[in-house]
Amino acid sequence: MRQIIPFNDNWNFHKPGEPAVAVTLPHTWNAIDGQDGGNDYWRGTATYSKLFAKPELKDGERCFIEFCGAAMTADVILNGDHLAHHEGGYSTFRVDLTEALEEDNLLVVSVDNSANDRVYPQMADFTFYGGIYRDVKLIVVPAEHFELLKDGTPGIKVTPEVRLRERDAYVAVETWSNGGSEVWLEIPTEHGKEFRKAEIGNGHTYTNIILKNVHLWDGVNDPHLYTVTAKLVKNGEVVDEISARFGCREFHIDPEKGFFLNGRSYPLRGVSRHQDRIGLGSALTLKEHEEDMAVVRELGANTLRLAHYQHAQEFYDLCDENGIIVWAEIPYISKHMTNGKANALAQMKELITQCYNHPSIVCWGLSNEITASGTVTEELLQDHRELNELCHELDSTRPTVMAHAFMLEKDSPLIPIADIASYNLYFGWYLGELTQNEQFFDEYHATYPDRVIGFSEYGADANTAFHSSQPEKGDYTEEYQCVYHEHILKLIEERPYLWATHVWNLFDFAADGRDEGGKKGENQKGLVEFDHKTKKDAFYLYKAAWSKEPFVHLCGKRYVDRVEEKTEIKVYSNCESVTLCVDGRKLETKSGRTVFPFTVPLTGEHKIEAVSGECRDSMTVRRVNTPNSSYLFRKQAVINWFDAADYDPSCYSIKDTMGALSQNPRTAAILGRMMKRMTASRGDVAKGANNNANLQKMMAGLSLESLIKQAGDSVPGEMIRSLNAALQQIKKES
Ligand code: GCB
Repeated sequence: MRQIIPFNDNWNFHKPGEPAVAVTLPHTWNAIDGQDGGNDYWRGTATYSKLFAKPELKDGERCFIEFCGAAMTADVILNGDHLAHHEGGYSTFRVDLTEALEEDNLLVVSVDNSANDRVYPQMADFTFYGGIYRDVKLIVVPAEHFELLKDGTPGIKVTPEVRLRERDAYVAVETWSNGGSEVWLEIPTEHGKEFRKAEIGNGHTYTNIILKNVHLWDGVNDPHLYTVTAKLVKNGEVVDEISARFGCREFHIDPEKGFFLNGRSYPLRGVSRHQDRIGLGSALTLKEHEEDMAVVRELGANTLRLAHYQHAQEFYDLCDENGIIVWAEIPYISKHMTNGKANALAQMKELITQCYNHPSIVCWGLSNEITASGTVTEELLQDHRELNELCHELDSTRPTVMAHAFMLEKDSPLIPIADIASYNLYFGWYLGELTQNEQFFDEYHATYPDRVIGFSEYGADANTAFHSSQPEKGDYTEEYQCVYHEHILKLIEERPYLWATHVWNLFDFAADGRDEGGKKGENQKGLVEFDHKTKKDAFYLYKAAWSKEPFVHLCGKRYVDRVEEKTEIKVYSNCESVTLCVDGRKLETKSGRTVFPFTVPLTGEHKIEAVSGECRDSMTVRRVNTPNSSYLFRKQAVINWFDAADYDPSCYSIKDTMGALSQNPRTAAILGRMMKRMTASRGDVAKGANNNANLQKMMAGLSLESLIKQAGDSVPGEMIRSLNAALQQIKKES
């Protein structure tokens, strides 16, 4: 029988130029420098080594090592023998160590996350942590055993096909092995158990098992899981055993009505997740995964986009157990690489092979914003076609999907390659107005009523230190994030055709290239801070819309000092009515849904309480004479550029549109320098997007002034002043 031996302890880690240190896996070498900004985290080759005694191997048993994630490429060397090279930082791979084992062994794993032109990702808005950041195990198996090597397979593939009307499921079970004569399959059910014997032909078995009165995997309502056990039998004796959990569910997607689960409408509304945490980087354990899932459950989301790469098996397991519908994807992202095709295909093969049995997963993501820094070339289209075909070859039960950048034209030949599509739109944050989001989707849907469309990303950065009673784009306040999400929530609720929607992001995450909104190295679009604990107000907006657990939440608890005579106090709640009390006296009761705004007169310090039935929440606000400057992200006073008497309208200024400024070579040069500066604080992807012709077309109508306003603090006041002065030197041609 197989034996699984944890192998995380007693490793030595050696980074060039530094003394070796003892580490326990999981481990990343970028836990600190990958999160502190500067886009300067160390990317290179480091080694992990470990001395170990040969495990006892009886009668031809073999010893494999399993790496659940080594980023980004790994070379495995045992006692001087180079045994394996693996490219791709997010999938499982195994190596047969047997032939190279001695009594005492030195295992060296050389891991590399340095830049190259063939392994994805190379350009993206997150830190590419290096290291052996997931578990390592030894697997000792008998000479004849279920397959372990091919694309990191679990050795068993389960394909349930549900017939809703008959309330049964045809469950096709396949296994792969290097020997044995038959495979015994067993599925315990609520009514007993199903048992089958399958003949092995060419190392493969295929068995169909009908589950009558099938207990469906029914999303968050009832995520019922079955387990199939497969025993490899030789001469009547069981030699190896594996098992797989699976769920029986039917789903389809309608371009007009959205997602259906088990025959009924089941709008997918949720968030995205990255795999990292402050101070830990990507080196997470089951504890952190479970904590993350608890936050998802509290929020009431029923779907997760697990971006932008394969996540840990433990996390897909948690999604299965909690009924969370998953969008899974590979890191073919931001920048197409001519030499990257083989790796994209390999990562997709591993993703599907390793994750196939998870009922939570409903689609395979081919790429994300792949046109962000370039154009749609024939080569890019071809790579997508091949990826799409590969997905269908490996899995005929799930559609393929892409997440498109907002500047990708709706008639692009890239879009119809995948079965379904989604867009990442940031109107109302990076660019443009909030209402452009609904305009975009309505136009798309009207033009292509037969195509499935979804909202794969949207969000606005917020730092919980910043507050304002007049929140606006680019101010990084918790309040603007609420304004933004209130708008989008309404948009989504009014558009059932959106097959899935995912907030970007559930948690703040590391993007070492960023320096904005008062923090370095973080993307702050999370509904929860990077500690994965501190929930921003916007978290409770979605909780009010999605969760059934009654609650009231007072917004603005961190916004204590306020200058206005009357202030708005907002309550997010899923209760039908909310009463607001000020200093112990009832102010008002309001009925409604999700958002309950109240106006409260301020005289001094007040205790505010929101009450609905058993639910209550309280906070303190205080009237002050001068604004609390620690709440202000933009420390400089906003300058009204055109009060200046010397403003000359016959010359260029920041009031002119981007289109007009790019027409004149002299103003275009000034604009170019400013754009460089502006995008530098938002990391590599923003820099790449600068050259995108379509983006420039979309920005042509925007005034430079409004762009600067949206850019937060990346263009300081002094620079704006001198920029305007320089533009004023250039006469417009009449
Ligand atoms: C996107 C990317 C995501 C970024 C996000 C952002 O479209 O897909 O990786 O983090 O935008 O915050 O800009």
